[in-house]
Amino acid sequence: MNEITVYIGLGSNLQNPVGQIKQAILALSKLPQTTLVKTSSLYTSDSLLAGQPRYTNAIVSISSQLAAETLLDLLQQIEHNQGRQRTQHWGARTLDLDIILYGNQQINTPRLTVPHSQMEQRSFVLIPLAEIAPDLILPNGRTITSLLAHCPSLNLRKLTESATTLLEPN
Ligand code: ROI
Repeated sequence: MNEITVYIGLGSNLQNPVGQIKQAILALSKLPQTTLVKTSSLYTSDSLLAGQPRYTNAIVSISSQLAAETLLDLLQQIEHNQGRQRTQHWGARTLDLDIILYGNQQINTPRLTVPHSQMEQRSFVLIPLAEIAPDLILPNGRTITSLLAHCPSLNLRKLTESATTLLEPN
């Protein structure tokens, strides 16, 4: 079967965000037909929306045989299991899981836009992505470093070392 490298963005700004991200990475490591490859450090940053709590974000890469929309279903299940309530668009949330890149594919369906439509403007996506895939080139030919030059910083700070250690019991 075809293995595709997929980058997933994780974000939380409610109910112990670090714990939410840690629990989500554990859930991602258990996805069927999938191996967790790399996990970035955790980062905190201001919300793009004024008045919201700061977010904790990370990026993981997986190698998966799952079709993009099947993967999306499973990500939404994980969000749901961790108490995500879809009330308002861009509302504060316990957990947000986004497919950032699915191999080199461009996907445009009613449910899914890949590469993620706003990744190029988001330091909280690009910086952790650069940490685990510094040489990545997007399907449109751009590099992460070229995009970062134009991103608002959102006071992004690294919270921890690589989140892989988060998978180990302590
Ligand atoms: N801001 C940050 N810093 N991180 C996020 O994950 C995030 N997610 C959102 C909005 C409200 C756009 N702002 C964010 O959905």
